[in-house]
Amino acid sequence: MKTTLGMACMLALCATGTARAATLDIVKERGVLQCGVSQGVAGFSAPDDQGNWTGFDVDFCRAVAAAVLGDPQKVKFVPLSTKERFTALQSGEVDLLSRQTTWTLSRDVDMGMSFVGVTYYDGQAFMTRKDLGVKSARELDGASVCTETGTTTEQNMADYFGANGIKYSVITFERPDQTIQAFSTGRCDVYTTDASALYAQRLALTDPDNYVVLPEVISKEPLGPAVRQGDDQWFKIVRWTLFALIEAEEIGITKDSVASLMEKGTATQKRFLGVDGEAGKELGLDMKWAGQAVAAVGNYGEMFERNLGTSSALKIDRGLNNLWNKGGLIYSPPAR
Ligand SMILES: N[C@@H](CCC(=O)N[C@@H](CS)C(=O)NCC(=O)O)C(=O)O
Repeated sequence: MKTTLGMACMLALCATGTARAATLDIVKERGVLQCGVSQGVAGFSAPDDQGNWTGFDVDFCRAVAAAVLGDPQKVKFVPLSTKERFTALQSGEVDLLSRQTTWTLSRDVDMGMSFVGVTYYDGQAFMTRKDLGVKSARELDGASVCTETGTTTEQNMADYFGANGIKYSVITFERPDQTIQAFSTGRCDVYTTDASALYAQRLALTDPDNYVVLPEVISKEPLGPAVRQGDDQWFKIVRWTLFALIEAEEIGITKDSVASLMEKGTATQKRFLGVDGEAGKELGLDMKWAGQAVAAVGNYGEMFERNLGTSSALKIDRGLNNLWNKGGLIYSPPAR
């Protein structure tokens, strides 16, 4: 019995082949979080001319750095293609993947990685030129379709078009700039990927108003951060950083109110901010970790609005990404 249990534990520890040092220790010793992001998608993760990264996925990396290292600037952003992203996590090149990645069964169980939760509930959609006069994805028979390789997109499209008896040809690319370039020069009639990415990519077109995103959403794409499998402490730190951002929105803590609420907040707010109580002590972080994350990037709603929301260039409605008590699916277990 003892032997069997020992073996099971060893296997769990060695899920990726070799035992590793704890990620928290590696990150603290390095003093920098290495975070895998996309190579440039507006609203999610894109560098400006000076190499400063901004976006929703970027902010999540910063929140984790703030929780763990007390400083949201202590992040090295590692741009990863759709193909590279999983090996970069498995090999230890990044500590965290925060990169428009859909949580699926096969990725969660076969690839040495674990999804910590959902940051954005998305779905796959289609964009076409308005002058094609297409009103529905069901009218796409004979279309040529551009998309990115190594994504959930190709399989979804094959399933959807197959089920609807639609013939199509596909051209795949490794970089989003290649895909949008091919699409804008007419190499394909349609661009398909996550709806949020289509709204982002449409901004890269010189004449965005000449394009339309069709109404059909053909898949579930719950996008979320992932960590290497087999390090429970790191998994919980990243997962609870996400929950903390969500809980902060629910209990009314914002980027600018963290400091004052530490003194004047309600009992719930003070507990969350680590002023009273010891919730989360065993995570191995400073007791103020949750407040540090929110002070860095704001709560979930602020993060969404700034990067993706109606006041941003993308103008995406909260929709499913609203809090559970406002008609959406965003929900944190109680942070106490
Ligand atoms: N959510 C899908 C698609 C993810 C994806 O990578 N989509 C493209 C859409 S533009 C992208 O983000 N590319 C960015 C890049 O390759 O840097 C998946 O996880 O497979």
